[in-house]
Amino acid sequence: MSSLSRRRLMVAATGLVATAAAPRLLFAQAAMAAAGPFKLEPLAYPANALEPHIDAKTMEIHHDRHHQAFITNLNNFAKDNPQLAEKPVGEVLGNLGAVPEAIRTGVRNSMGGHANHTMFWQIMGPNGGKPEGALLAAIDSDLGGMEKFQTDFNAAGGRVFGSGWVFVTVGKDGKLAIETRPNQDNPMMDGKRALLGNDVWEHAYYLNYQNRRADYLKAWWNTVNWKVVGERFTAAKAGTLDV
Ligand code: MN3
Repeated sequence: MSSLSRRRLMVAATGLVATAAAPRLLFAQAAMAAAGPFKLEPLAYPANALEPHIDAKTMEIHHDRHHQAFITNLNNFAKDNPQLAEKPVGEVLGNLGAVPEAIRTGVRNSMGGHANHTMFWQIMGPNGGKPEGALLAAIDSDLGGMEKFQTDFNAAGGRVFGSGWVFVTVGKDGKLAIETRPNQDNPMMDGKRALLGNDVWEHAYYLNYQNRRADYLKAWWNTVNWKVVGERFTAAKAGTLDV
């Protein structure tokens, strides 16, 4: 067979495949455009489950409106930049330099916000228990024990000027540290992982606590689900923790 006729055959075959696949592809793309690749997961517990420490109204507004706004923004970015949804969130945030400059700040804010809040809902819950095992040992060795850890964490959260987060990070060496970030920045942006974190934006507490951020920081410990935090610690050390 001449190379010309072989090329004609290949073109014909490709054309056939494309024609057969087209209707299904178009349908999938239309469904994708309506919803977008990023989704808001429902809370794993009722909105009033963290009362009296965090009230149901705050949870509803925070989850259904604030977190949803980050998802909506991300889906808008993904319309022209579908590559944003093709990698794990942690990978995109860990390499923001690869995101087109025109949308980089927007992606940093909305994907950072999506990651932070996804973590936040996960690490809270009713009947959260206490830290155990390897997690408790790391809190003792890296953070000076539970009491010092909580005092230092609350103090760091109190020092965040304006909007931001206070985290316990897991470094590449597996060590824990208390760190804060402004806005919706996340430790994944510099190669670490958030073990847990508290949102100190005013929307997280203002309905119930107004200007009393210190009271919110103190009460928040009653909402932490230590079983989930322990699982996140194991995953972070194994390199399998995404957000
Ligand atoms: Mn928030």
